[in-house]
Amino acid sequence: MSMNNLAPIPELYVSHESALKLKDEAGDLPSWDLTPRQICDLELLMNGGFNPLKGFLTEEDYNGVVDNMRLADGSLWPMPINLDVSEEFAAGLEVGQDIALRDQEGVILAIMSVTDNWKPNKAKEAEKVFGADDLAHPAVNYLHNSAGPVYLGGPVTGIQQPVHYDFRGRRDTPNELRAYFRKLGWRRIVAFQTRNPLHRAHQELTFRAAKEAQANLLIHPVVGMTKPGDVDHFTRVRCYEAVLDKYPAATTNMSLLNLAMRMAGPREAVWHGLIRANHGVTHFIVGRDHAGPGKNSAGEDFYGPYDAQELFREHQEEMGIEMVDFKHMVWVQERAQYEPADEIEEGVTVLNISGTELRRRLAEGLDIPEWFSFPEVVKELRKTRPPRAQQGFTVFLTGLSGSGKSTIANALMVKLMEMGGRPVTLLDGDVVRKHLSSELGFSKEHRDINIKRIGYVASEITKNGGIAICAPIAPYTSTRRSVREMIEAYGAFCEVHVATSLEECERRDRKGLYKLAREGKIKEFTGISDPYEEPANAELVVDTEGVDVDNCAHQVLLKLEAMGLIAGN
Ligand code: PPS
Repeated sequence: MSMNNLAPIPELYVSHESALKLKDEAGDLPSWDLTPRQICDLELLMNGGFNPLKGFLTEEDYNGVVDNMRLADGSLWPMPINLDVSEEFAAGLEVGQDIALRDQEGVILAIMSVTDNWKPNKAKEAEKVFGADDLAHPAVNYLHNSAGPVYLGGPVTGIQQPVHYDFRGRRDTPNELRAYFRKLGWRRIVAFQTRNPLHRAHQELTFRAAKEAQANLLIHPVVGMTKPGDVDHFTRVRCYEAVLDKYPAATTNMSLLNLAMRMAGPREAVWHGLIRANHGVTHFIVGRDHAGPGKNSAGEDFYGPYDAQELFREHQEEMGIEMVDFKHMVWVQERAQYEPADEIEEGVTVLNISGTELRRRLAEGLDIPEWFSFPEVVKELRKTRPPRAQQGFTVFLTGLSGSGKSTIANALMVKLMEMGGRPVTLLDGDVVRKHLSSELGFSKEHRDINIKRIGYVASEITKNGGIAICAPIAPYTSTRRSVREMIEAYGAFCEVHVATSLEECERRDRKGLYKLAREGKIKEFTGISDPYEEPANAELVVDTEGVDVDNCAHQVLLKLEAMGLIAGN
């Protein structure tokens, strides 16, 4: 089991000539524009990374995978890989219908024969695959709030690989890696999966794992989709390249994997193992809380710290890949070296910097010692994450109509402009509806589109180092959350609940709209005939009753200061 068989594995691509012909014919087919996650899944389906899958799961395969991690033919497969689509798209399809799968520019990547079309039980999928139907889990949130309501299943015929313009020389299909290992005579290979920058402890543990397994080392980072809020892959790859030099020459290589992670802990570990086995790897490092999604809504871990190792161990024989358990490495000050935490005697000084502490030090521009990370890595991280006081950010005021959002937003804008340093843009509810969303009404669907547009613009402003102040009603929790995710990829998000009560807003009725809403002359009016879901985790709640606007705006400024977003010169 520990030596690899490097024969090529099956891919789903057709020959170049057939691809040209198919592409031509596919122009007339109904076509589906793939989401970023579906593009990742399709790439690994087509290049054999998801072998033995031959397409998106059929209903029978899906049920088997959800219930007991097995396809209908009994093969082990822990993760549902579905083409989730809208009801409108699915309604137009008949069984056996071919559809064209296109990337976001409209390029046809594959043809799929739709054999199955069903509405999944998403709550059950969440429970079985991710362990809980809890929206704090990023994949459960995706399942309920981003994935389409209908799944399509059926075989895929590959026409061309998704195009990547970044790090092209570092991306390898399973068969390219197999050929590379064959050429170099690498017969035992241990892979390290990661979605984080590598620091010294990781370098030590991967090097030890390779020595222990007497294997070559493949650093195999995920560059498809990882956990929202992670360091972007451009920065990470520059960091990995710096770390590669720290290994003995010719023992180690790196390849980038365009996987869309689900953060499914134990099931994810087995999935990762199967994917690596397809890439010709013989050993796989599984650590504490592998692919863990963070805390659940009750503040507890979703999975036990070693659940992933257990499930992997149970299946490794069948998977054809052996687990190397992760050694938790810590710095021993007296001996100035990393050692496995479980081998250290009492009485020595052990140092460690947690992920949270590292983020804090980056955010505040504080020292990051050399025993913790390589200077080249820290330099790259600092370029991407300048201290918070120099980053862009978004203030998102949410509350009922007439709660005072716009007034506070205007006061805040002026105060920030007085301070200077960063450009400020105000995206007020009414103004946005005039310039960005003039065709939209107030149904849930339209409100969501409106808020996502605001979120998109704010995320671009944040990315480019500016300050965006948004002041829409934004009545739905899940939409506010997706805006938060969009923005936190680039900078801080400060959600402010302007918590003026409905009675007070109605009493003020500054625009006379509540009166009209009560009389039924305005439909779907927030608070009267339409819902407002109060934020549970806003960074700040301001109560405008009995407090003047200037003071409310000051409360926001103080919050921004506490978050490290504004600082003295
Ligand atoms: S949402 O839900 O976030 O998309 O709403 P938003 O874009 O902030 O727009 C709210 C402003 O539109 C006016 N208006 C209504 N609000 C709520 N419900 C209904 N049906 C409605 N119809 C018109 C209202 O003036 C809101 O402005 P603000 O500044 O919030 O008072």
